[in-house]
Amino acid sequence: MAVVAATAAMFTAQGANFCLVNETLANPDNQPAPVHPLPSDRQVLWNETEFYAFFHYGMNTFTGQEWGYGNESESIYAPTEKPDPRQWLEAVKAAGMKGGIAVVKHHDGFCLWPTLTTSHSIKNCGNENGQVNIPEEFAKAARDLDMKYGFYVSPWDRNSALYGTDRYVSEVFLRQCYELCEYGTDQFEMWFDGANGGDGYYGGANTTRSIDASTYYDIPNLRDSVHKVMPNCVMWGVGDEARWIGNEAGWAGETCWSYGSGTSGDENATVWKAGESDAKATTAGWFWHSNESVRSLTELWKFYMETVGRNATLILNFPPDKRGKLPEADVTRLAEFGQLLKDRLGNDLARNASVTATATRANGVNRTYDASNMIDGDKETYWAAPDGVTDVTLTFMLPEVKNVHYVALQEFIRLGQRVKKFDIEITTDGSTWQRTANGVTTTTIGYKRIIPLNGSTSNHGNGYDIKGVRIHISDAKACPTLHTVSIY
Ligand code: FUL
Repeated sequence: MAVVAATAAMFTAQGANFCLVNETLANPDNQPAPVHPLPSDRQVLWNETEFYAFFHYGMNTFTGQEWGYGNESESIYAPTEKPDPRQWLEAVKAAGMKGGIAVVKHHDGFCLWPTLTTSHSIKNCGNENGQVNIPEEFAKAARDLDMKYGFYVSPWDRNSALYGTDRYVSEVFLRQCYELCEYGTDQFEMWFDGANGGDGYYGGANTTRSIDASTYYDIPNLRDSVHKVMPNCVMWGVGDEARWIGNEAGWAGETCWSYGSGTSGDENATVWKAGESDAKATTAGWFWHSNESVRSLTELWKFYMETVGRNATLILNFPPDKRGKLPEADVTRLAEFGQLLKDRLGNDLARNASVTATATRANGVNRTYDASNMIDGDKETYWAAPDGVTDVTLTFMLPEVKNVHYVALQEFIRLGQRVKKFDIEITTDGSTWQRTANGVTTTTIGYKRIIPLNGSTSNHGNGYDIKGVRIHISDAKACPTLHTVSIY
């Protein structure tokens, strides 16, 4: 989308103020000036994935380890049935997930496809079930099920004799990434984890090899090459297009900027890098372990509310077992969780509300900024305030009293993340208003924010019987924009 601006766009970098002035491009649609940094198209598409699965499966599934040393014999990889990536994806789709990332090579270096880069792959496991080409089947199943997909390929390779040399990067790692492109150029994310270098087998050398992850993997080259064939593939982690949220415990900060680092980001950072939270749905590890159990619905709901509900995406791990299938208990929990999400966030009462704003931007030739744009179900239309207005109240009145638990807000992030402070009020009689969501820090919104009106991310509670909701935005980097407000 081309965004043109008639006014000045301000941003701050390293303590200095830059001002892009004398913008003379025509702006017939009267669009607000963007607030930098901005996401790329592929980053917006990635954000829209919201909730997706991680599948840690491979050599460790059969050894019970979390980090294989790299000396495991290929024959240890012996699935007791035919691994079934379609079953994995069907199960997570039932939970409302929009996609998944399969680990196809972990730090032990064992590849779940018949790669030409190493003999340490399924090709040599000597087991018929083990011949299933996991990335190929995973990509096929995702396309059949209309889901997004991508792969985790570990940069660190404790098996490769070449690890630590330049030859590893060009002859092994980059080639493996390119090989994976052959299973589909519609991947939405490539996952490069942060564990890099250390001790390992390394072709029998049994040494410790350290590398500088910021330069060793030639990431700029990899990113450019991958984007030429896969323009919509976000390179996570060391790829620098989306960030680790800073913990593996399923939560983001209540204040969460889509730039900067860690749980809250940094309001003054200059590169768009929205947060992704990786969390385990089971109790033991990333890989399957015989003693594990699957987390409760309350725990999964809390993860969801504290990640998707706080401007991060949630990649939730479900490990396939030695059959190459997700355990029945996990499949059942996923279906239950899908039902819970539908029950709690499935019926948007705002769609039938009447909505007003204390300030609305003047229409352009082909675009309006009416408050009703927030409840039309179209993410490309949005409400916006006039230039210079950063204090504004939006009122949503329901046709009749309804029991309400949550309010969800979404900024039109293609023009940047702008809101810095807001509050939510409810009315039971239609005229007196009371502040709600006690204890919740209502600073940033971003791609999506879900506010529990009772202030709790774990206790659904009884809800509130109300006639209306009021959102008071009291501070923003520039005139705010919202494309959707939902009331549940
Ligand atoms: C980390 C890895 O070291 C873990 O084994 C796991 O894959 C996790 C998701 O990323 O960096």
